[in-house]
Amino acid sequence: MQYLSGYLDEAAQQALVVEIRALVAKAPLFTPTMPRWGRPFSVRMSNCGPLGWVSDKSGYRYQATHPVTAEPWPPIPQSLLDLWDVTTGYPLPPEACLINYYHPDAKMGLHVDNDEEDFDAPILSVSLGDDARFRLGGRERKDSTESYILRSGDIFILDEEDRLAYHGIDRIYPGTSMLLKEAGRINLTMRRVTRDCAKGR
Ligand SMILES: O=C(O)CCC(=O)C(=O)O
Ligand SMILES: [Mn+2]
Repeated sequence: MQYLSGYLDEAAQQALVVEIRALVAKAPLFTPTMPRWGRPFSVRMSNCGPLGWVSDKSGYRYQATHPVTAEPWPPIPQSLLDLWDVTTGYPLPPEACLINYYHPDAKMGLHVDNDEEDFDAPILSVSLGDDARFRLGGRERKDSTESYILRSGDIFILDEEDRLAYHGIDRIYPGTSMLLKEAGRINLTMRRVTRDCAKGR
């Protein structure tokens, strides 16, 4: 992994929040539900990019349209495509940018991001707003974990041996950032979804 603490300065964070507000005006936050049981997530989500990650009773998947409005997701802003290029150096652009919105009491249980076809591509995560306790483990759920406090402007990249590592958000620390109008945290998670056919895999 690569933990780029304080990577985005205040101005860059504010500019991103303006872009995210425009994105969620077009593709409103929705409440995903757990496969099978249909229990709602505490995190609300939206996406931008050709593909977006969704979860409902039928399962986890990527799809090209918003689950409520049925509209295509808005494009990934150029600033985020540039951030991907500069920080990951991966030769192909991300296809999905998940927008996670955490209320102060929201969390995300330990999980692996494995709904993608391309595990060679890293996952790039951007934190905005209140601090969060991020937990990173190993390839097995029972592996030991380490915790990191992710602050507004931090970038976290899951790559190489950590690409398929368990991770989650244990808690949000409300009132630790003044970036957003309200308490809470935004996380952007950029992923490559499909395989590059040119690589012949
Ligand atoms: O909020 C975070 O920092 C992590 C989000 C995450 O792991 C995910 O959306 O898959
Ligand atoms: Mn994840």
